[in-house]
Amino acid sequence: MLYLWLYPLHTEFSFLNVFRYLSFRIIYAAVTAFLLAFVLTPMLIRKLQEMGLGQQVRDDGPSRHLAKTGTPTMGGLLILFAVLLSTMLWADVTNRYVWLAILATIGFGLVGFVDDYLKVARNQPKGLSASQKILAQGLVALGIGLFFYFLPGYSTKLSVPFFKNFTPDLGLFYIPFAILVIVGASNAVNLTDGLDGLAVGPVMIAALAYTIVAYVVGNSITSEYLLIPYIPGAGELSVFTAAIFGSSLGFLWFNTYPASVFMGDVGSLPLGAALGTVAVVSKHELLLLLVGGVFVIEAISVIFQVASYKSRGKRIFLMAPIHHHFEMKGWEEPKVVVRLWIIAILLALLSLSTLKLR
Ligand code: 57M
Repeated sequence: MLYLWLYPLHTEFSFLNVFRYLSFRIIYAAVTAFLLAFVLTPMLIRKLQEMGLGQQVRDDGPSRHLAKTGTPTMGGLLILFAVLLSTMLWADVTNRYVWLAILATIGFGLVGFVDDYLKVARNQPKGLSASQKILAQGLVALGIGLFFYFLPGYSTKLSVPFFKNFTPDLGLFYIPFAILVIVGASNAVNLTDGLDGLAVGPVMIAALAYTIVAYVVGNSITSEYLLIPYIPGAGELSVFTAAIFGSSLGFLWFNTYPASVFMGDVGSLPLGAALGTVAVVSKHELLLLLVGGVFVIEAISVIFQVASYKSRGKRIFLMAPIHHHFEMKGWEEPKVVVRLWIIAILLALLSLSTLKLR
C-alpha cells in the first residue's frame, strides 16, 4: 500500500521516488517483517502460555523431547501476521500474484490452525486426520492451480533446470502438477519442523533464493539475459518472499535451541505452501526440489522408512524423519539443526547457479 499511496507523491517530494525501486521495497519488507516478529513474538508466547496452548510431546520419540512438553506452540500465527502485514505495506497490492500468494498462505494457515487448535486446545492429540488435512490442502491448491490454468497468457510449459530448450507443455495436467508442488512443499516443511529452528532456517534460505528468482523472472532484462521465461509482475513476489525471510528471521530468535516457542502446523503448512506457490508463479517448480532439498531429504527419509518397514519389517533409519536418526546416533540437537542449515545453504547456492547454467 505504501507503494500506491506514497510513490505518486514523488512529484511533490522527490525522495519518495525510491518506492518505485523493487530492491528498496524488498529490503524494507524483510526489515519490517523481522521487527514485527521480533517485537510481537514475546507477547504471543506469554498469551499462549496464559491460554495453556503448550505442545503435547509424543512419548515414542527421542526421550530428550519429553522435556519440551508444554512449550508454547502456534507461534506460526505471528509469522503469518508479520508476512501478510509487511507484504501489504511494501508490495504493489494491485498485483494478482501477490494476492494469490497471500490467499494460498491464509488457506493453508487455516488448515494448520484447525489442526493445532484441535491438538492443543481440544486435547485431541491427532488433530485433523491425515485425509482431512490432505483434502483441505488439496482444495486450496486446486483453487490456485485453476487460477493459473485460466489466467490469460499463463504458460503451462514446465521449465527444467539445466535444459533451456526442454519445456514440455503439461496442458491440463499443469493443475494436478501445481497441486503436487504446493501440497508437497507444505507437508515436507511440516515433517521437517521437528527440532528447534530446523524448519525455519531452510524456509528462510529458500525464501531468500526465491526472492532472487522472482526478481530476475519479473525483470525483462535479466530474464532475457538468463534465457528464462519472463513473467511480467512476478517480481512483486520477491517482496512477499522477502517478508517471509524477515519474519522467519525474527521467529528464529525465539525458536532457536532451546526453543521458547514452536511454530505449529499453523506455521509450517502455510510457509511450505507459500514457497510452492512462488515456485509455480515463477515457473521454477522443479528448482524447489533443489532449493528446498532439506525438506525433500526429510520427506524421502519418511517415505523410505515406511516403505521399508511395511515391505521388509525393518527400518532403514533409527527413526524418521532423518533429523531423529541423527539424534538417535547421539548428535546434539543444535548440531543436527545447523548441519542441515549448512546443507540448505549449499543447495540454495547450487540452485541459483542453475539460472545461469542453461
Ligand atoms: C510434524 N511435528 C513434530 C510442533 C511443530 C509419518 C510420520 C513421519 C509423521 C511424523 C509427524 O508426526 N510429523 C508431524 C512434526 C512435533 O512438532 C510440532 O509439530 C509442529 C510442526 N508440524 O511446530 O508444534 C515435535 O517436534 C519437536 N519440535 C521441536 N522444536 C521445534 O521447533 O523440538 C518441533 C518444533 C514437537 C517437538 O518434540 O512435539 C513431531 O516430531 O511430531 N512423525 C514423526 O516425525 C515421528 N516419526 C515416526 O513416527 N517415525 C516412524 C515412522 C512413522 C516413519 C519410524 O521412524 O519408524 C517422530 N516424531 C515424534 N515422535 N514426535 C518420532 C516419534
